[in-house]
Amino acid sequence: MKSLRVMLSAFAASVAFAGVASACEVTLKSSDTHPDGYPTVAAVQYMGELLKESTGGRICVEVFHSAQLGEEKDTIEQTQLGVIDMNRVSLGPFNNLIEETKVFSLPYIFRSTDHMHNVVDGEIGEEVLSAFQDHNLVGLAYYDSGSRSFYNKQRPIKSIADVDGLKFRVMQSDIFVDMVDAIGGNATPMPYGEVYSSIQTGVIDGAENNWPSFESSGHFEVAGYYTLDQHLIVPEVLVMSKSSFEKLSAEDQAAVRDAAKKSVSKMRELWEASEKASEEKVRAAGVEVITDIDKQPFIDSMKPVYEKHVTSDALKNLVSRIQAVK
Ligand code: GTR
Repeated sequence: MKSLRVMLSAFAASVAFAGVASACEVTLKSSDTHPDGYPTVAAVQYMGELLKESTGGRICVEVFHSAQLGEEKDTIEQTQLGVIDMNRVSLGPFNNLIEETKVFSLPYIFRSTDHMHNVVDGEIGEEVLSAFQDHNLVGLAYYDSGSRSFYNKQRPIKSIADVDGLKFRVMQSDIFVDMVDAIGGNATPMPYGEVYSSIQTGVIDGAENNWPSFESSGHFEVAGYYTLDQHLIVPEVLVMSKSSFEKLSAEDQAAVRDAAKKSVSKMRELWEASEKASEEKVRAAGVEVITDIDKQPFIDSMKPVYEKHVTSDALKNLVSRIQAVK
């Protein structure tokens, strides 16, 4: 009797599941490097709920978290090819591909998170998003990523002199290699998923990231010094494959754009809470957090990075417009 009940309920569950699954005419496959529960993953899941609602259940989103579909650089290529429909990535790995994205990846370009919001929420943000079009991608929305700071396992960095010779992993973008170079460190671009073991085995001394990534990746377990120099405020971006986008009707394309934009405020709420929780966890684990740092010498050292990367009139113009935003 008991086994019949179990069988019946399993059957009912499978019917219910099939019902839900078949209701979605299109399921957009979305990639994220972060684990389930991370604010970017939750934001795209939320975007999917909004989209499902506004399309009467026809379009669904399935988020493949924890780099199940691969590391960011590879998943970007797959998204351009239409193998992956949507992708939530940092803007950094786009730098070598889409010129315009460089401006948001320049060290200390944003004075604060508010400044970054005012830029990405305005016309400059839209301009940079529209640049994705020429690369088989559709830029949908920006998400928060706090500010990135250096961590390492050798010593506390209290000034630029302490960086000397340290090996840091950076995201795969030339700007970040030059950024580390400019303060006397050695940069190694590598995928996010390789950082933990590379620090552990001494291939590198450390890396740089925001509180939630530093914590959720476990990097704080192997790199015990975190210096809040806050050299980058690089936004995250939610993009869609142009070929997947073009398969949708104009009305559904508008619904996708709308759901993505609407998920931004939710993401910002989740982000703030997650930053606090991660900071508490990292501090409780005994990581030495260096907060009393004079950022001005770091800011001044970045001049060569700007000189090398902001060369065209178009980029110079974008940079001065960003700086003029309040
Ligand atoms: C995180 C970001 C990821 C990834 C990672 C990295 O802050 O959310 O998309 O870019 O940094 O350093 O590779």
